[in-house]
Amino acid sequence: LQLENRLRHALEQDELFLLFQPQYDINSNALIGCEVLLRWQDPQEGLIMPSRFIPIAEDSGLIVPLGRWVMREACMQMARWRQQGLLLPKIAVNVSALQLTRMDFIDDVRAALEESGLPGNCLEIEVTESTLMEDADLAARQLSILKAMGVRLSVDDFGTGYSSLAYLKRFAPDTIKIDRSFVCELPGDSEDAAIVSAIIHLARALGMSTLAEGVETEAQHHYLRELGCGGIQGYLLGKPQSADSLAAQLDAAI
Ligand code: G
Ligand code: G
Ligand code: MN
Ligand code: NA
Repeated sequence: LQLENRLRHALEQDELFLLFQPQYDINSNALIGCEVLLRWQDPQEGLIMPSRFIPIAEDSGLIVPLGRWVMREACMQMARWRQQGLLLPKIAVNVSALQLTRMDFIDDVRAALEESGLPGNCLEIEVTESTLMEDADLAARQLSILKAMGVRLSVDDFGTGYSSLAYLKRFAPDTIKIDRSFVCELPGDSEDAAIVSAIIHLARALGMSTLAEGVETEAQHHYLRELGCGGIQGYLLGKPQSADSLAAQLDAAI
């Protein structure tokens, strides 16, 4: 409860901020987007990571106003980059089950897009398998409205959840994010290699793109490229960083 109260306070006092982790095309190394990652700068404790406060935000319902803030800030940042002539194709925002299954989530997204003047296809929402399974009918309805707005969908942490393949067909995400746990032992681990290869083939057959998370080494990059993975994200090519830092990268790429 104490952390919950402090988190509520943090949201009011502007102690939350966003980092942006770049995502690259695996073949051309072009920037294809970035994932928005929330941070909490607590005046006493210092930097607090989402693994500590997101679960509390979800249990308390605070994730709703907090997620609304993230969505709005992320879209505003994307709009600022575009005004500076820095063209990043999309920004990916993590969305929890409680957010996705609330009727006002659609209004929040629409408001964030309108306020920032962004077209829907600049925004991607990242949801985990378990989020899609929580209330699959409601999630499907919400996602079809978002899809009509042009908003894209990626499935986060793919392969780690309690999931079936039927939901991939049903939700038809634009992108499957291959979880870091399958990437970190590549290329040496033959079981992980088989899993990653299977995911890439499945995605391709279903017309979806793939993005590997947690790529830390050249060997992983090279191997994933050989397997036909579409995109990569990870410390090798870019850590979660400030908006200005990412802007400098974008600027250099023009
Ligand atoms: O870098 P990292 O420790 O930031 O992120 C850990 C996890 O926290 C992410 O995988 C993601 O699932 C979650 N997370 C980060 N930012 C957000 C956010 O804005 N909203 C939600 N719902 N989850 C987030
Ligand atoms: O939403 P998701 O759980 O996928 O968030 C990505 C998480 O992975 C964040 O916590 C981010 O900081 C972290 N991350 C991003 N790139 C790397 C990487 O190359 N290695 C490791 N170990 N973690 C990473
Ligand atoms: Mn994510
Ligand atoms: Na992940």
